[in-house]
Amino acid sequence: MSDSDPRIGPVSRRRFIVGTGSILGAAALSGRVTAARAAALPAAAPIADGAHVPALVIGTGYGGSVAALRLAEAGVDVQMIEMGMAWDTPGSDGKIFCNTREPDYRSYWLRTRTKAPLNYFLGFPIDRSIPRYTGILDAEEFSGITVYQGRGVGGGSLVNGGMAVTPKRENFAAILPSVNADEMYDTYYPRARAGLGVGTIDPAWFDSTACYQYARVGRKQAQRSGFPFVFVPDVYDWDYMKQEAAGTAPQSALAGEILYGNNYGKKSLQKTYIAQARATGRVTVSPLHKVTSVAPAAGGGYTVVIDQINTNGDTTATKTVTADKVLFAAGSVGTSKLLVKLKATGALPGLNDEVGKGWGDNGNVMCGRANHLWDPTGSLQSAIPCCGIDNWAAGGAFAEVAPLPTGIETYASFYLSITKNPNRAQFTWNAATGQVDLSWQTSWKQPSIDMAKSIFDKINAKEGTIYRTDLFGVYKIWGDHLTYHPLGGAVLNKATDNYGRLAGYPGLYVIDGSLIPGNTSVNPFVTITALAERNIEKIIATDL
Ligand code: FAE
Repeated sequence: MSDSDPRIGPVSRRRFIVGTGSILGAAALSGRVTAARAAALPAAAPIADGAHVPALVIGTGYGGSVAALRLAEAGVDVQMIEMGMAWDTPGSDGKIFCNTREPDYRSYWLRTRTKAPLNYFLGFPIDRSIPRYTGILDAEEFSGITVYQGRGVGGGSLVNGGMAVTPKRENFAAILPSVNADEMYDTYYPRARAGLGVGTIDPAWFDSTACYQYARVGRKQAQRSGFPFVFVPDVYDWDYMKQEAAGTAPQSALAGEILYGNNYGKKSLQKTYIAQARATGRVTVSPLHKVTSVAPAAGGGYTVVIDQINTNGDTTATKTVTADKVLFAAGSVGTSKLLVKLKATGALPGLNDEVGKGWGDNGNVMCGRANHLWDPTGSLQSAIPCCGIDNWAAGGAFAEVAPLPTGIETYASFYLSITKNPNRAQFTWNAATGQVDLSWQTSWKQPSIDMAKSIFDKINAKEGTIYRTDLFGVYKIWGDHLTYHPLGGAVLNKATDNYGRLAGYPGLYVIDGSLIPGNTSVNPFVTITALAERNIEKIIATDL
């Protein structure tokens, strides 16, 4: 962290009490300090007030990184503006990122208390106080849903599980109806997978390693109930994970690192697209800079207003720059909020009425199941998921067999299901609060719960097991309050043309998850990346 901050949260070991009253154990908390990995990126030179740039990219997630790399390769100088931190400098513990088991000031975006997605254990709340800081995971709260997003150079790639899934071809027409599937499956999905460094677990190692016992339990139970079990590719370095398991490399996935960043094995965008983009010498990144306005400039191009912030979230400078082209890559929520505000407040009044519409949660819903005592899931669990249960065609659900990397035996199986939830919400400008609202309602998750039950009711019946009721509250089965996969809000071929050009404003583009109308049937980032590859190729060929 360039602005180093000594405020590290209090260290305390949490004790989890089982319902019977006996002590099950404490989370294994590693006090070990290891050498930080070499900083992935050189220090960024922030954009100067008054600058003029050929291309300005808002956000450094998947869409933004693809755009920056391909524009730079085409000879265009690019400024990437990122509201989060650079995440290139170790903290006082020698690590860039903190552990899920011991969240500290680095964990959450401008919160004084953690907001863990799975926020109870054995019926006890596990959130804790933390110092306010521009941490890596944003739990952004709307009235009916909490949307988790990565903040920093690399966007969601910093915090996600790295599951790199290409949707089944037969589902593609429902995902992006206006896009040619042949082009996507022949050209852009392969290009995206290559750029992201996607790989698959060695099945023989999967069968033998202790850290995927939980997934083998998931496989056995899925297959006994007749569900197709599938391995899921990931951007984690699988050879590195083998070294972690063998004790020959510092642990990362095997030390429970995921939600608050991964110090070693995950190939986040910092190591792939962004590293390549920077190597062109044409791409500059400005971390801790937040775009607040984009409007047509008098002499052509666009005027972009940017707040520079400190690690407390306070604005320390406001910069006004101009750009010939502006690419919105602030993520589904970030791009949608900006566009809705700019249309309503008169900066971009000509945006069409589709802006803000078509937002979905990829049907995310979580649940846990309680296994029998003779079916343990293992105290060592790799934080990187590698498999799923596919009941999409029959029941509308694809369930990721997810880890519970607490460091203790929990006898629980945990799942994040992606479901065919048909509900779509809209972002609107609230003039009274000066904020953008989202119309999603908590009750809209019911179809997702019903679809997930198509898998887990059957497994429970077959295994003679029950749902866990202690993971999301006191006697609450379903994690139905959140999404990891926001999609839509500036839908392709509706708010934009079929390549992301914003209607009415030449030189303004959308190139992130907001283009996708609410659902990808699997985890979304490969589709976001592939669509960005398709769109930027067309934009470079025709608009530059
Ligand atoms: P994103 O990656 O969110 O990047 C947007 C960037 O823009 C962020 O860095 C923001 O900080 C920045 N930004 C926003 N507003 C502004 C502004 N006004 N000015 C400057 N910067 C701004 O967008 N997907 C998978 O496919 N597989 C997984 O295993 C997976 N696991 C996940 C686990 C978690 C906990 C979470 C939160 C997400 C997960 N996802 C997963 C979802 C995936 O990370 C997400 O779909 C993509 O990151 C979205 O990519 P975008 O390029 O749309």
